[in-house]
This record gives sequence, C-alpha cells and structure tokens, in this order.
Amino acid sequence: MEFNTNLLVQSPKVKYTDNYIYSNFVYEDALVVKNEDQIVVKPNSTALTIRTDRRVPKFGVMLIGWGGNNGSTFTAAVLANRHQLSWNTKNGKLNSNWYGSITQASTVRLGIDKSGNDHYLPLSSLLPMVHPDDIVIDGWDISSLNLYDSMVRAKVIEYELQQKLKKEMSAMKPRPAIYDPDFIAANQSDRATNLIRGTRYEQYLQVRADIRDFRERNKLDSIIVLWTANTERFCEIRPGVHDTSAGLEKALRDNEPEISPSTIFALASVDEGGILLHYFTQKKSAAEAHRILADNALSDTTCKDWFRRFKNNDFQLEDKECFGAPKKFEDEKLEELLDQDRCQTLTEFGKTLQCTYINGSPQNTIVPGVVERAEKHGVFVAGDDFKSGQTKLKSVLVDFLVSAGLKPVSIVSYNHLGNNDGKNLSAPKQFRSKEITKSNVVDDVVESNPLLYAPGEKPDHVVVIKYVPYVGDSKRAMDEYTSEILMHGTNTIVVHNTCEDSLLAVPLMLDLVILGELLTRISFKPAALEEQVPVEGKEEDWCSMHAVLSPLAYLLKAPLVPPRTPVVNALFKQRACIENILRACLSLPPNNHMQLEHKVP
Ligand code: NAI
Ligand code: DG6
Repeated sequence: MEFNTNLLVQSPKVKYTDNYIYSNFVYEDALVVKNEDQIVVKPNSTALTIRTDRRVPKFGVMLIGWGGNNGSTFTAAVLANRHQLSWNTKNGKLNSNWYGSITQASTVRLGIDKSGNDHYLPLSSLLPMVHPDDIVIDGWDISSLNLYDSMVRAKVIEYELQQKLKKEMSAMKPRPAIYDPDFIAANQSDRATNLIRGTRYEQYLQVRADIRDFRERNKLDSIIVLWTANTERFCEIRPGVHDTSAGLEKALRDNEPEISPSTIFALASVDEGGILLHYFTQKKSAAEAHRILADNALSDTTCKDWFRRFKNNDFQLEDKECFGAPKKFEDEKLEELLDQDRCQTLTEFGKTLQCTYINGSPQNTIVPGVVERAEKHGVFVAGDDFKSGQTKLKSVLVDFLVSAGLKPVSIVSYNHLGNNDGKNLSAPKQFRSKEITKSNVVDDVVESNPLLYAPGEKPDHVVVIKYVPYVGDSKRAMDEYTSEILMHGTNTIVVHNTCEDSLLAVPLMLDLVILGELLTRISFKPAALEEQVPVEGKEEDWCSMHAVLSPLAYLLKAPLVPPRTPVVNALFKQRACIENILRACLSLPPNNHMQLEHKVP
C-alpha cells in the first residue's frame, strides 16, 4: 500500500525551520501522595519545548560480531532491500522486505479523518529518520571469514539470494576484534582467528582508531556501535574499577582482567563521541576558531563558554592520546591547544559527533562508569539483549494475564536451538547471563498488582536453553504459563514457537539504530505552561535525552534505564512510549484510545 507521508502539523504550537521542528508540549501526569488514611492525587503538568533536528545525518553502523548469524543476516537484509532483490524458491519468487521492523513495517494512529475513522501512517514518517538503504555498515569479528562466507555459514538466507549478494558481501571483511576466552564459552576458540593483540588499553586505542577510520572514509556524521557478538559472562562489578569513569580509565591502563571486551568497545565508542574540541589540522588563530564554532551553529555564548572552560581546564582528562582533550590549557592562545598528532579538520572543531553504543546481548557491559562517561561526553548508550521472540510474547502475555486479574504462578520457558549462539550459551556462565535477562522481564508487571501478589511474591519462573545443532538457526521455544483463576481454578496456556532466530533479531537491530539515531537529535527545554508558540532560545538552554536511551526498551529484554528510574517491560507500554514521544515532538497528544467522539452523543 502506498502512503502519502508528507506530514505537516498545523498548530501554533509547532514551528518548522530549515533545521528544526519545534514543538510546545504539555506533559501531563498525576502526582500521588499516600497519607496514613488517604491517597491524594493531583493532576500535574509540565510544559516543554521539544526540538527535533530535521537534518538526517550521513549514518553508519559498526557491528561487533559482524560475521555472526545476526551480523551477516543484517548485512544481507540491508543490501537485499537496498537493491530490491528478489529470489526464486519452491514457493515462487519472493521479494525483500523489512517485516518485523516497527520503523519500516508498522503504522501509528495519527488521528481521525472527517468521517471519524482512524488514520494510520508509517511510524517512520512521523519524524525525519535515517532510511535503511542509506546505512553504511562496517564491523569487527574474531572470526576472519568475509561476510559472504559468514552468511553461508549462518544458513539463514536462501541460496539464490546468497548468490545475488556474493560479490558485494565477499568484499566485506570484519576488522580484527578483542578476544578474551575468559568471557565467552571455550567452545568459541576455534573461530578466534582475527584478533587485536596487546593490552586492554592498546585494544581500546585500536577500536577508537577503527571508528575514526570508518567515520573518515565514509564522511559520516553519526555512528552507532552495536554489540551483536557472543554473549559474555557477566563481569564482576568491582568498586574502584567499574563504578566510575575515572576508575574504568585507570583500570584500562592497568590492564585489569575484569574489564570485558564488550566494555572496552563501549568505552571506545563513548570516547569517540562527544564534542570535538581537539581535532586540528593546522594552527588557527583564536578569532578564526571562534568563527568556525559560530559556523557550526553554536551560539556566541556557547563559544565563549567553551573558551572559558578551556582556560579553566574543565575538560581536563588524564591523557590526550587516550581520552581526547589536551591536558593543560595555559591561556587563551588556542594555538597551544593544537594537537598535531591526531588531526582531522579544523572545521570539525566544536561539532558534536554521535557515537552511540548499544548492547544487543545480555551481559552487563554498560557498567556505571560507562554511563557516567557517556553523560560527561554528551553521548548515548542503550541495552541490554534484543527482545525478539519468546520474551516479547512473554511481556505481552503476562501483562495481559495480570491486567485481567488472573495470577500467573508458574512460567516455564524452554528453548532449543542449533546455531553458534546456542553453542556459546551451552556453557554455564554464558547461559547464566541469558537466564538473567530472560527471567527479569515479568517483575514490573507482577509488582504493579498488589491485589494478586504479596510484597516480594513472584511466579515460579524457569528458563531452560539447550543446544541442538541439527535445528540450526531455527529456534524452538516452548512456554507453559499457569495462572490461578476464579475460586482457585487453574488456567494453563502452552505456546510453541518455531522461527529463525536471526530473522527476528535483524529488524530489531534496524529499529535500534534508526530510533537510537533519531533520539540523539531530540532536545528539550522547559517552557511556560501558557506558552503557545515555541521559542528557539539560546543554544545552552537545550538539553538532550538522558545518556541512557530508555525509550528503546521495546526492543530490549532487560532495558537499561537511567539511575534510579523504573524499568518497564510490558510491551505495549514500551511501544506507546516510543509512539507518544515521537508525537510529542510534533505537539500531538498521546494516543489515548478513548474514541470519545464515537461514545459521547
Ligand atoms: P553468533 O554466534 O552467530 O554471532 C556472534 C559473532 O560474534 C560470531 O561471529 C563471533 O565470532 C563473534 N564474536 C565473539 N566474540 C567477539 C568479540 N569479542 N568481538 C567481535 N566479535 C566477536 O550469534 P548470533 O545469533 O548472531 O547472536 C549474536 C548475539 O545476539 C548473541 O549474544 C545472542 O545471544 C544475542 N541475541 C540474539 C537474538 C536472536 O534472536 N538472534 C536475540 C537476542 C539476543
Ligand atoms: C536461546 O534462547 C537463544 C537466545 O539468544 C534467544 O534466542 C534470544 O535471546 C531471543 O530470546 P527471546 O526470548 O527474545 O526470544
């Protein structure tokens, strides 16, 4: 079906400029205070101006684990869709599509038409988003196979399509990656042939160099680094090592063994993002640098503020080679700040580079020190673990049961699969990581209904994963949900799902990077409640989303959230969150599904 996607919001609360969409939005909720004998609730309104940058960047994705089933299938799907490939099967000719992606294959309700009927449009046409065809792909893998051979090894893509992609994918070779046999299963050692050697610190520097190389070669404005490599064991969070940004930095230099490969990748990504203050090709006068800052759409006050911070050494970080900013800023002479060794172009000075890190596996990569570092640099992180099949259904089914007043008392989830992910998960420590993310997904739903569950009470919840090589990527998931119903009756629901795991995961990877990129272009500033027309204001008044991109929760099994904020697992709440944030950027009210126009005479 063809959609007319040229969307214009006609409202005094929305203002379009060449670069931005400004929206005035009143966020409404209710504040609850529990007294001894009464619950008092007061409607609460917060007015915001939301600014969305309309300039869709030149965008690249770097996959860690590029040669795996997900990595090779993702690449094949992007290329097949980009070239609009079709292939013959015993069922006839099939065309490429993006089924399973909420940005590419789902719609949102925009409003009602004149006859009172709901009007839907593709989610991707609400705001300017990266198109999948335009994504530049690169990545790392400990396995040296090129992407065509990786795709053949994965046995996910149909043979004729593999042949059509052969030439392009054979030329794609994963960059060497960081391998630590202490973190993934011993049974993975035979594919570890493509490695970055050296200390953790040297590996970190190499990953940073890889990201820069990718960015420069492709002239990218924005990058997302996505972990789709083997599930690691959880790292043991050590005080002084993982809990602060400075601790991590020191531990990395000290080659601390409890820093996992995935955390090294995360640190490198976070450190490749942020405001470029230190890339120069040639000496420039302060006046010239100031002009360049201004050309980069930064207000005069912001420029001055940066010069002040330069002078006050606010950007001090321990080592310029490692963490970017020069060590000492003696005076206003910008020439002395020039770092001749790690040059880009002066025109990049002061520009914000996005290099978001997303963790698609269960392990605790994004330790508190990484979050602190991301916040400091103004870059973003998200995780953990793609929510593709069994858990997605669970986060719908348990929400349905509990909100229907039925009491799930036993949830038993069994899987068997035969791909390399299954092989890695057959080791106890790696299985344990997956068991944790698969098990915690009902907690918030259960806690939301104290009529059914006493404080601390939970259903019995068991997760089993078995490796059965023959079934390959075609995972079997069997679930039994037993609930207590009226007068202590029992209701048992059994679900059997068979599906290629990677074909479920890849659309989520696409949505994560497309929505993840969009969220980096949205910023907020407080507004007055009575304010109608959006005011652009000073640059420094705007703030970004929190560094932990929790709106991506819909796509993740164990959503990482900013410190001290609640986790939401229920799928439709998570979807409503994405949809309504995008609507708020256009000053449209949240979809409330009341349909009063059809109910009130
Ligand atoms: P896979 O085993 O086929 O691919 C993983 C790739 O990572 C392999 O090519 C391996 O050589 C590489 N690798 C291992 N350690 C590495 C490192 N340190 N640096 C770079 N590359 C490294 O697994 P698959 O099926 O692609 O899944 C990838 C990850 O996504 C797994 O952790 C899995 O648990 C997770 N996941 C998968 C879902 C799915 O539905 N397929 C859903 C949820 C999570
Ligand atoms: C065994 O369950 C393999 C896992 O990697 C899962 O396939 C993957 O985490 C997807 O899990 P779910 O629960 O979202 O289907």
